[in-house]
Amino acid sequence: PSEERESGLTVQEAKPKLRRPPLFKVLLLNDDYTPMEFVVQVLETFFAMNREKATQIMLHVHTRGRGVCGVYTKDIAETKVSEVNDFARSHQHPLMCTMEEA
Ligand code: TYC
Repeated sequence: PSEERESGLTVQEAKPKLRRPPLFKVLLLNDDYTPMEFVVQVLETFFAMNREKATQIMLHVHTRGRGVCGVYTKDIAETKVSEVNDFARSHQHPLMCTMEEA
């Protein structure tokens, strides 16, 4: 934007550059050992899904090998990955959560 002055001069102000932050997909990977019920619980607990949505995503990961749980800014995505992997490990399950730029 520019501001017209009484002098006839204008002051060029910087255009506010509103850049969107890069987004990251948080992914769940399939494995042969983590119980389906545990994966559903993870999706409900850490990704705020209802049972129906959590079951749908879990079955997608089970059949396709991987699936998106949500899309977040970098800090939030990193926190989700850590929380899920820590939770899985604390229950002795090999479930893997990772992230990649969207
Ligand atoms: N494949 C697992 C089983 O048959 C279930 C599973 C689904 C594991 C999704 C991990 O991210 C996963 N018990």
